Amino acid sequence: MEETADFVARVRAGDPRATARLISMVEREDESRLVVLKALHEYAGKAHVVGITGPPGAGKSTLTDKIVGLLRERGRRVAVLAVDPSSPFTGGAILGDRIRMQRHAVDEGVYIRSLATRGHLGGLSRAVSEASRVLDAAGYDDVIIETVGVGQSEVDIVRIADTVVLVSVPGLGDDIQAIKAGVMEIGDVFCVNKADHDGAERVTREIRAMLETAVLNGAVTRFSDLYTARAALKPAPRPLEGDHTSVAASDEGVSHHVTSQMSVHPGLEIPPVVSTVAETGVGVEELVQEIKAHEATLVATGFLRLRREENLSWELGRAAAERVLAKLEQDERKGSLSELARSVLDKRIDFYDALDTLESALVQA
Ligand SMILES: Nc1nc2c(ncn2[C@@H]2O[C@H](COP(=O)(O)OP(=O)(O)OP(=O)(O)O)[C@@H](O)[C@H]2O)c(=O)[nH]1
Ligand SMILES: [Mg+2]
Repeated sequence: MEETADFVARVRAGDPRATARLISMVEREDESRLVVLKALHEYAGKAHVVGITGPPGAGKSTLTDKIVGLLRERGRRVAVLAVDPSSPFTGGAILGDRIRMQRHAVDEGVYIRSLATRGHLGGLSRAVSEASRVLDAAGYDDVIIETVGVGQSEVDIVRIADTVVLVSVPGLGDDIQAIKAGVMEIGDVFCVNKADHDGAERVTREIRAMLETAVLNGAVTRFSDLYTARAALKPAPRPLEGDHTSVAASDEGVSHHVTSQMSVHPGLEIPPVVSTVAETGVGVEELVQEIKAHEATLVATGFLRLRREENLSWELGRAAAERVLAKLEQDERKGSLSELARSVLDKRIDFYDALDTLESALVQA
């Protein structure tokens, strides 16, 4: 017990070694982590958790590196979790992440950690949310989670982060298709990186057009609800054109920011779409401003609390389902599932009777 209290105190004090040890316990689902996580519970909830997601090679790590630099200039302590969903054996992406964020390695206000598990389905998602809470309790003001992939990624970042940045790049036909297929709903801030490549403006325009259509159709109520709540607070919400354009125009004189803001529906509120060149840092200040503006809006409208409540309900449901599954697997060792299966095959009962039987057994257990 004494040892646990000491461990907890060291994590809370931001001791990177204690933090690393705890996150390793989270990674391998070590049962003894639970007592520490429970003790840390009351200290978490202050950090702004930001998810950065997008296709492989979109520049997420390069962007994260620049974002970390800007947040440090604002005096914030920043933690980065780079998630590798592929496997613990490839390690390529993680190596890249480490190299790209190397300059922060000696900064005490920055903690960078990659995360991988070889566990069961859903294990990685759980590990990410636990690790994120650990970093939050350790006093980092911002926790940035980099996840690869849009759509079929195992880590459901929108269930973990307060603000999701969806990164796209020109030259990936499939990327836009994936966005059209519904991943668009997960972004709070959209980033078109590699704006130095051909086609960046077109991608930006396409994303904006898709967002406008979605908002007009009421397809993505999450955005519209947030903007409606904000409008109720402030009589004059920020117009779509106008100040956006002037901010962009003064920002290092990069013209693609300006043209990309043109809209066919002036005044319609859609999430921000920012173009960046992560490698040189162009546009990243504006991206950070939009990320922070999203947080400010969540806080002012009370949506932060609502969003966390929804996410926690979802996570609880998932965790409960995992326990049930584990229980069923245990029962299966005693042959209960096979016995029910035989009854269904022999037409003694039907599938749904079998399901009901299972459910009542679980409820009673
Ligand atoms: N031209 C150009 N190249 C960029 C830009 N941003 C990143 N890159 C390059 O794109 C490559 C991939 O960058 P990363 O930051 O590793 O991309 P990532 O999305 O983190 O990649 P994974 O984690 O492997 O999915 C690197 O060679 C970067 O130098 C940019 O704005 N313009
Ligand atoms: Mg990366």
